[in-house]
Amino acid sequence: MTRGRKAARTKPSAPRRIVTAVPLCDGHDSAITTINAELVHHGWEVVYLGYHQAASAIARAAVQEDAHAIGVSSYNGGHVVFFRELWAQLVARGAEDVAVFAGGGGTITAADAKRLGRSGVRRVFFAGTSLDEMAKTMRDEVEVLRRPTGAARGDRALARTLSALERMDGERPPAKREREKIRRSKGPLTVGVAGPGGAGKSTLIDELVARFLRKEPGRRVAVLANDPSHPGGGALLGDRVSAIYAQDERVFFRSLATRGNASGLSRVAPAALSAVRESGEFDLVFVESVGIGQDGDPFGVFAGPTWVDRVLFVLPPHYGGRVQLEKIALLDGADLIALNKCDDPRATTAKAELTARLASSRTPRPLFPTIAARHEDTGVDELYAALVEGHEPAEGAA
Ligand code: B12
Ligand SMILES: Nc1nc2c(ncn2[C@@H]2O[C@H](COP(=O)(O)OP(=O)(O)OP(=O)(O)O)[C@@H](O)[C@H]2O)c(=O)[nH]1
Ligand SMILES: [Mg+2]
Repeated sequence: MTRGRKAARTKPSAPRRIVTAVPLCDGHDSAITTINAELVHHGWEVVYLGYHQAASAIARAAVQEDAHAIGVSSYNGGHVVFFRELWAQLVARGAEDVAVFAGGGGTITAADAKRLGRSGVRRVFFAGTSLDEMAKTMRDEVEVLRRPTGAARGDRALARTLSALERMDGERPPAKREREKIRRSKGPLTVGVAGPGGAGKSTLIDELVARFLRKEPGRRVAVLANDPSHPGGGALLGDRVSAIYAQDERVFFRSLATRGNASGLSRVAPAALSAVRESGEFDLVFVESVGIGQDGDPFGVFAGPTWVDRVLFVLPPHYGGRVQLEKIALLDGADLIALNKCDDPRATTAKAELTARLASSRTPRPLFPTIAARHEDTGVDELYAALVEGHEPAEGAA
């Protein structure tokens, strides 16, 4: 065990990170939604996985997200077995330093709570404890955690490197130099994905990941998913909710909070991308921006040569009208444009308006109509083919 009051404390300026979820065969997500909001309010970065989550998926996420804690809301009655398995998964991954917290009002008894304590659960919360008190107790428990400082391997090592970059924010070499470095180096195909909030960026990335996993056996893919920090420092990092295929061992998925950066990405996104590329582990990397507005340009398309190989812009059918389309800068700068949610009745008009808009652009490009919410969508197949077309495999790739 690597815990104790004498342990080295994490730098106070770095927000605490927690992975939250509801277990397999359990759809009771209303309590965890409340807990998520409270933790964000208390300055935590909350990586929410959603409901129906396997113990292995939660443990993997905790490692890749370099989380200080895991919070699980359990109502299905299987908590004793589930938390034992979660702890076994954490131990197998060398992640016993992650604090596990649980709750589940009507189902976890006081006797069970004692048993859970023997399965690595640090605290079970019941109704009666105020939300404020829960958040404070969890923070206090995490404050005394000894974060491992020794050598790590695999995803854990990469996850810690990314956290170190986040902690160094402000002391790092300028992002400009990182971007230059990426542009000069040969490496995996890197795709920047931008678009308005809720357009389906994460869902679409997940479907593209699924195609990569099928077509490139044995190869790995990484996703760096950016989400906005709240003014108080907390953040709800929710891109993993849409990432079903990220549960595959060949996927490395890391959520990055913007921590006050207004460009649509975390300030450390270029450095994080460098680290992911330099690991030599991946053949394809997606960088998802936060939901952007009409003048958004997270990947520097208009500021000079962009630091990703391709920029994919994702738009939903409810963008407004033709005038709004004229205003969206990235429709002129992105390499590929997807109109997602084509199952929406507004998609027919949107397709016609967008096709006309792209044809009249100085750099005419085709439109890729997609339905990311549908598995095996042929529009996503065509988008994937266009995305990877013409890219030389990374050095050392089979
Ligand atoms: C609301 C509810 C539902 C809603 C869920 C809505 C949603 N999206 O979450 C609906 C109606 C959909 C529902 C459906 C079902 N439910 Co229901 N449901 C409940 C109910 C009434 C309340 C649960 C709840 O949300 N409480 C509100 C929270 C905020 O309060 P709390 O649980 O006390 O939690 C506190 C602490 O524990 C803590 N906490 C909780 N989680 C966490 C996590 C962390 C990290 C932390 C720090 C703290 C923390 O914070 C809370 C605030 O104080 C419970 C009965 C009960 N009294 O618990 C049954 C209950 C859980 N449901 C039950 C059942 C059987 C079902 C169904 C199977 C019914 C059916 N046959 O269809 C389905 C299954 C749905 C599914 N897909 O899983 C059973 C479970 C029995 C069991 N496990 O043996 C219960 C216990 C009711 C019963 N007595 O039979 N349910
Ligand atoms: N009907 C429909 N819904 C979709 C489609 N693609 C995604 N969605 C849903 O749209 C919602 C938002 O999807 P996300 O993938 O999280 O969107 P996003 O652009 O990543 O959102 P942010 O990261 O918050 O900006 C989710 O409920 C998805 O299930 C689609 O093709 N059709
Ligand atoms: Mg997203």
